[in-house]
Amino acid sequence: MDRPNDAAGASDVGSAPTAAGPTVVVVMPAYNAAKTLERTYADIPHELVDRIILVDDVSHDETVDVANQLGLDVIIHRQNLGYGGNQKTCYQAALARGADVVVMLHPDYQYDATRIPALIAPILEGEKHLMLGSRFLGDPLAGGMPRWKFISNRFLTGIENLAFGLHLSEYHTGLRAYSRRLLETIPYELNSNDFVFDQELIAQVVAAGMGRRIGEIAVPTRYFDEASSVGFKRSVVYGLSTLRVVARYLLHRIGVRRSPKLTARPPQPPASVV
Ligand SMILES: Nc1nc2c(ncn2[C@@H]2O[C@H](COP(=O)(O)OP(=O)(O)O)[C@@H](O)[C@H]2O)c(=O)[nH]1
Ligand SMILES: [Mg+2]
Repeated sequence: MDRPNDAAGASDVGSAPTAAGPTVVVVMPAYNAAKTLERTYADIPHELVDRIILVDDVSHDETVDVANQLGLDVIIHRQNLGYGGNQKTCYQAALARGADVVVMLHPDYQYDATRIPALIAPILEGEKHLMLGSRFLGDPLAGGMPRWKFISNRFLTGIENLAFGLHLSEYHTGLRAYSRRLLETIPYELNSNDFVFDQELIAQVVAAGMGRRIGEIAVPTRYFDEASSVGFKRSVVYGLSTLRVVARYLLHRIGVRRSPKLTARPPQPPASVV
């Protein structure tokens, strides 16, 4: 079922924020992040964050040891599932632990985690359900983004804006925040286990009638060896997969081929108090 516009109410960020305020959970999908995890952790605004979950996707380094030393809530995959598969575990765990707002932060110290308060503010205020930390509201080339990544990002973003009817500065950022309501509405578990998961998720949000509840703020990024493992070949696959997501969205939208992935979940009944 397609939801009509703005299915979600204006004031709710989650199902039942506690008297102490909404629960903010940071999730980190990790793969070989031992060298960068501590720096990433240090920049998180701990006074605002209730819990930090790290999901390890069978790293070959000491990611799990470092995460345990930092006292994170660590979940370990037995099998490598990939970036999207890792995020599925992240969101299931965050919702199970009572999150009202979930921040997805790469543990590779690429995105400036000190921006988290500004990122989640519109969700806490009930204005937005998805917030993106955009590199393109600043100067990504100055941050070291390779020029070919810059150009392909611009190209894909232009196509996605046209298809989704939005005016976002980019769709491919790794710093995002979600309301509980959003994660309970879209069937993200049906998405790819690969990098295109992030694009499928945005298509789902738009298909659920929540496109106007997507916002963005500028977030500076850093490019260095450990912060970027995705090379040219994997990026080409990612670009083509993104175009397929757009095509699937358009076919769904005009009713030629309905997609279960793009069909919002029916509203959840409130949790029983008994
Ligand atoms: N689970 C999983 N995560 C991965 C894999 N490759 C990269 N990642 C994670 O995905 C995120 C983005 O990858 P990254 O190489 O930084 O991409 P880039 O910054 O866009 O070049 C990082 O947090 C990595 O830890 C993988 O094979 N499996
Ligand atoms: Mg990175």
